[in-house]
Amino acid sequence: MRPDLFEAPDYYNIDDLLSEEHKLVRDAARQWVKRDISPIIEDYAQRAEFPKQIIGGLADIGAFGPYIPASYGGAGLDQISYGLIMQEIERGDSGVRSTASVQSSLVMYPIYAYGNENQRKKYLPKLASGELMGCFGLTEPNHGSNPSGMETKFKDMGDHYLLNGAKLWISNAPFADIAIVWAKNEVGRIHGLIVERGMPGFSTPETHHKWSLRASATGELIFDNVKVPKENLLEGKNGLGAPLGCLDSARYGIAWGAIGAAMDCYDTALRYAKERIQFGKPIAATQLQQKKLAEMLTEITKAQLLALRLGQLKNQGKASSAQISMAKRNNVAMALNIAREARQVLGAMGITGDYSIMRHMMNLESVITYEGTHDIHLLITGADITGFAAFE
Ligand code: TGC
Ligand code: FAD
Repeated sequence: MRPDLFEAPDYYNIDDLLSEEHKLVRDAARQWVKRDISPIIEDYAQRAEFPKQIIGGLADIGAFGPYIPASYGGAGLDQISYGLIMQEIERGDSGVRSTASVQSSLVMYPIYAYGNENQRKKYLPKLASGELMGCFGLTEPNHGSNPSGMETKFKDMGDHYLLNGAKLWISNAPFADIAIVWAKNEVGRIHGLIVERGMPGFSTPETHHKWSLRASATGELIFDNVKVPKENLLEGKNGLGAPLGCLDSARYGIAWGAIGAAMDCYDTALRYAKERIQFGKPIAATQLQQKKLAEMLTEITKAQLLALRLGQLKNQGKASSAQISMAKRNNVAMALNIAREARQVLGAMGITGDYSIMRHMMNLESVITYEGTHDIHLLITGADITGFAAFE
């Protein structure tokens, strides 16, 4: 991998709309990615291994629970700072951003929002520091886009719950210390349970042979008569709206994160196009490559404005789930298209691990699928504007 020369595009002076705190938080994350992620990430992705040594650094830049109050160990930041941190991390690698998204929005958030005070005190500070790592089990082998059909279930046994079932495609599962698991009770109501590594009957086999998110560990969660203490139930909210509420927060972070991957691809392609000489002149001097670069920057700028406005709405508590879906869908598709175009600008060099573009492109194939597929987010927008849900 070549030295990281990244310079962030800001064509519409969006920095002027950020506070000093936003810029400080963003710049700290940017420097950390340059120093601790860029030099190592290609090797870890090639080996399909999660770089565990970065956990402390992620905690230090506030990536674990950016918007969770400081009294529980979080960074106590606003939603725009959260978005900017995700943008910078995903500029390095979507898989690293995945680790942070899951820990923050899918593990810390449900404990904070739906847990009781004992659960908050027991888990949140350790999750914020990275002493404990978590994962989120919603998807099942037979239920991906339609989690309401989940088969994982738990039974009240008097002094404990008995959990049975399986989850698939779970980020961080192979090394997570705890799992937030969504399961149905005897009457079919969905609840969240905190399952801890070491509980007999709970195993987390790793999923191998991925071409995407190779530096992120993915696995299954298998529950074979797992006895879960009653105190591990998240009592504050139940029903499908509980896990979907966590997804709102993670999808929001992804809407920002995808901009980071797109910026990295654009910046790499621009630098390469200026340096690469063909037919006696830089390829950047040709109209066709300028069209690609100009369109990339236009799309990045639109995505930046969309994310920033969504962040303002989120800070005011006014961002709807459908607005978040629109931003996740648009910005991830934008990033994937830019990765594909940028790859072409580099010609054959674009397929090598010397440059980050192909890794971003492959990663984004997962990002456009998880947290609700591109199709599902379109249907969410469709349902919101017409009043007719077309899922079934
Ligand atoms: P529906 O009838 O529409 O809704 C059921 C209840 O949920 C409420 N609700 C929401 N609440 C909060 N946030 C949202 N985004 C919500 N969307 C819906 C809704 O109001 C209702 O509440 P109530 O009180 O009336 O019961 O449910 P549906 O079964 O028709 O499904 C709707 C659909 C398809 C949109 C939903 O199932 C969906 O979003 N599917 C996609 C599944 C998904 O995104 N899975 C992600 C798994 S986690 C993951 O991918 C992590 S990747 C991590 C990483 O590495 O970054
Ligand atoms: P399916 O639901 O089977 O969809 C297949 C295709 O059909 C898609 O193109 C979809 O858009 C389309 N489709 C589905 N329904 C409709 C419809 N009604 N109308 C039109 N088209 C439709 N899940 C977790 O719970 N936790 C995690 O941490 C997690 N991490 C992940 C990490 C990775 C690397 C990946 C790839 C996935 C992860 N997931 C996780 C799972 C992810 O959320 C699901 O893959 C996703 O929700 C889609 O489910 P599915 O793969 O079963 O696809």
